[in-house]
Amino acid sequence: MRTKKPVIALYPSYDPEGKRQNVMMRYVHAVERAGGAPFLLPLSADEDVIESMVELCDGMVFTGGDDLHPRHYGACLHEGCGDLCPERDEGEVPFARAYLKTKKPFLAVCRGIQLINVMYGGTLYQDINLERGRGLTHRQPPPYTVGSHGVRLVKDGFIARLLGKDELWVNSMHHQAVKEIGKGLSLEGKATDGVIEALVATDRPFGVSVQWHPECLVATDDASLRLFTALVEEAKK
Ligand SMILES: [Mn+2]
Repeated sequence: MRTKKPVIALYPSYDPEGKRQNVMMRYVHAVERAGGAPFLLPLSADEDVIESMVELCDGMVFTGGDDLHPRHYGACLHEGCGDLCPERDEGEVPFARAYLKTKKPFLAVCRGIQLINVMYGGTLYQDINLERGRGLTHRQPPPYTVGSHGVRLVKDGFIARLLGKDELWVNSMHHQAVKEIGKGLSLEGKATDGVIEALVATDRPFGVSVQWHPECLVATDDASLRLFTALVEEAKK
């Protein structure tokens, strides 16, 4: 007998040259592996479309991608800011606002943790090395299926309890990071140089944000897969 799988929506990136939206297949595969039905959202800024999409989702993965425009956290564009994607911001910011009004679960990855932090009123470093000083290398060369730095999880925090460990070895492909943590988010983990790498939203049963890319590690790392299976389990409820 076939069992109905919870719908786990993936927010797409946008390629302005080809005028195409796209999602890395590794997100699709991670959701499948975790027992969810991956579902690609349209990059739409239409409020009614957004509301309909929010209703359709049982759970959500806010995916990686270009830098969020600093105006969304009340900052001016600095020289260190990377590639922007106004088309994506235009759809994803109102989508996230609408989604977060529900208590539905989410997993946010890389740009995702930055977006979530901003949606809860936090701010970002537009470039870690320029604004915070050089620490660990947070932009590792490929392959991304291996880790490159440690993360210390907050002892007895939500993620530490979920994964049953206090330390993780993670990959790292970012040059921005959370600066001031938004209200309603709890600090869950930092890289060994102090860069914030994990947050949890305290207003819902499952709202996990990580700066690394667990979708690249699910085949070999139980902790990475666990983040996705926990999202899917919560989305079933
Ligand atoms: Mn990192």
